[in-house]
Amino acid sequence: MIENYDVIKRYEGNPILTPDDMPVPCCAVYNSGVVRLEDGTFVMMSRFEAPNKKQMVWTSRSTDGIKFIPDPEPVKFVCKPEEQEYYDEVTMPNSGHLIGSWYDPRICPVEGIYYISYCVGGDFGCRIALGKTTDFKTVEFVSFPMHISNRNAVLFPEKIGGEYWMLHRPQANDKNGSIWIASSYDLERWGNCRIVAKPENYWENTKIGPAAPPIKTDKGWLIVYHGVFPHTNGYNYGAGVMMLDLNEPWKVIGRSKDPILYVKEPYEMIGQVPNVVFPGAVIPFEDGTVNIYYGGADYVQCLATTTLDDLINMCFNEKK
Ligand code: BMA
Repeated sequence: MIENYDVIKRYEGNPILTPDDMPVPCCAVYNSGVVRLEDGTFVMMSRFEAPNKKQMVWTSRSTDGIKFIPDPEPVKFVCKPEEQEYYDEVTMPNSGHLIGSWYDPRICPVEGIYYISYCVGGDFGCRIALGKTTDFKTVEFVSFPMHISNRNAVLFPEKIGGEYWMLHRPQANDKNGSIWIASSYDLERWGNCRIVAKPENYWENTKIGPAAPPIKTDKGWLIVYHGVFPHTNGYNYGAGVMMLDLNEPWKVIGRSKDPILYVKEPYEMIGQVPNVVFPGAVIPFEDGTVNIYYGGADYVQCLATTTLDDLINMCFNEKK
């Protein structure tokens, strides 16, 4: 077991995106998904909260992965006319308080297409939706993969055994939330659900959920996940790493005992929800370094760096 082994270095200019950077009034911008495009530039899709509390998704773009410039307008979520009623049923509740509530987007490239998995709020509770995009300005609805009361979905970047795979976190019981997996032949009809991992370590003993699309390594699928610990004044979030089997991705073959990221800095403690670090993207580079993008205190967007080797070693609880 590793004691006091920090593998993460926070970017010294954190936070990298704040409400003041946005082109319109904003009270929080956080929990972003990020992707590195083929031309080497970066796209970030953030959870944006307007002063009236409406949740939207806002895209920002960057050449270095650190300084992001927001688009002038929020992302539009669209569907085919024949899907509208089905979509509205879940996204536009009668009570109105959560109208248009799309949040916590994850960018999941699969076979050259940018899929976006996101949460949809509504009167029935939170539901996962899947969309796709080419310009990160408009997200076209693909499916609602899971039943209501489900969140934190991420797609694997390639098919395994001829099927698409998705990690997710059912909310059947808000306590002891666990990471599950599902598969699909067409990205529309999902099933074959099975549990991958339950809260196991002390720091994550209330619930865990997948953070970002899995990274393929020669040891297996590396996943970063968030974990929650109950404090007297509310939840305290951290992030850990796990290794899943390459061919049977529901099998955990390695798991860090300690968190790789834990609440420490003021921008992680002070915000709309205190004591939250919530990763949403893991971007590996050719030189072995890795960017981890995470939301701080449900308020701002942050960045930390590490290396793929360190993350792999953490999965097997080994020092370098
Ligand atoms: C989770 C999600 C996240 C949020 C976190 C901390 O359940 O709602 O969007 O960052 O709680 O509030």
